[in-house]
Amino acid sequence: MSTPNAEAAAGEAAAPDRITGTVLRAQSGFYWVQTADVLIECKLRGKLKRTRLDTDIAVIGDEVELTVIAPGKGAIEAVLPRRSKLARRAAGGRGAYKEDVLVANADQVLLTFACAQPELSARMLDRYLVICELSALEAVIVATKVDLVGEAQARAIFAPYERIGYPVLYVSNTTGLGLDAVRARLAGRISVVTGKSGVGKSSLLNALDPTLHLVTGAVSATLNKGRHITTVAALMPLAGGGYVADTPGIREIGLWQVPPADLAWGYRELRPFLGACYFAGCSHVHEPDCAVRDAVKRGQITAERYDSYVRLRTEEG
Ligand SMILES: Nc1nc2c(ncn2[C@@H]2O[C@H](COP(=O)(O)OP(=O)(O)OP(=O)(O)O)[C@@H](O)[C@H]2O)c(=O)[nH]1
Ligand SMILES: [Mg+2]
Ligand SMILES: [Zn+2]
Repeated sequence: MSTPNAEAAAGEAAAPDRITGTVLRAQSGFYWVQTADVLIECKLRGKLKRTRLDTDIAVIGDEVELTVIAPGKGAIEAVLPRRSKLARRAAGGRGAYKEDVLVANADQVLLTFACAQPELSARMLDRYLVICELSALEAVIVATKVDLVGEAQARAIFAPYERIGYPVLYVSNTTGLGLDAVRARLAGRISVVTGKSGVGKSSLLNALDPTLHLVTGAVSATLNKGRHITTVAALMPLAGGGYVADTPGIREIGLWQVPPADLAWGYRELRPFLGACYFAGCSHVHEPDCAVRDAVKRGQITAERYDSYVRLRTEEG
């Protein structure tokens, strides 16, 4: 214990006792931060709010420095630089985009798609992949409900994605198939699990860690549409290590805003051909001497993925 005098001598220049932690949940101005030993409920220091007038000063996944102000309560003093971000691009003024970060520091995104019920929408999977590629986030495809179609059929459905280099994990939440591979993939990392309603995201997380008790729901049998049960995004610690955010689909959270000129880069197998077209600003849709279209003709890019690109580029997606 230092004497009052010694404390005064340390003066204003001395850094306060800051500890670091990870934001697991953010809601209505409160942030739950996991430190090495405890979960601390924090608010933002006023000075942080003044430096950035934004809703995403601190988001789930952020590493922050905080000071404890009462038992279990703290104030976030600083947000550390982000390693990655999954952001929504809202239209800003004068045609500009305003970025709204949803998850910081994610190491990977688990794109969850069912083999059936609902049937795979390749177009939607392609959109998700574009988002990951343009955010420089590692994409892992999780094919759920393998029990409904059998493993051979499941592999046939996702083979085109394995061929262009994406890892695909085949799972069944009902039989337990493939859960170990998912667990290994999640351990020690921050992961975002996303995909449309009813594909089995929450079921998957419950199967991996039964202590999570996430609410799951039946897919509407008639419409095959389902309803989003999961709305609040939070990072959940997994029993096997690592953190995971169970988020609604990308369309539902409005993540889809990609400038047309950036779209081709989001189709990874198009990259070797970009820059080799006759026209510098080639859209790869109709121009002559297009290296991308030549590659499609040679079979180096599949007609399906090229068609998917054209639809998104021409906004028929
Ligand atoms: N046959 C089979 N059914 C599954 C599997 N995984 C989930 N289901 C069922 O699919 C339905 C939807 O599962 P959820 O886990 O609630 O889906 P979700 O992706 O979390 O849906 P939202 O929270 O609405 O986004 C439930 O009725 C589950 O029982 C699976 O591997 N096989
Ligand atoms: Mg859910
Ligand atoms: Zn071209």
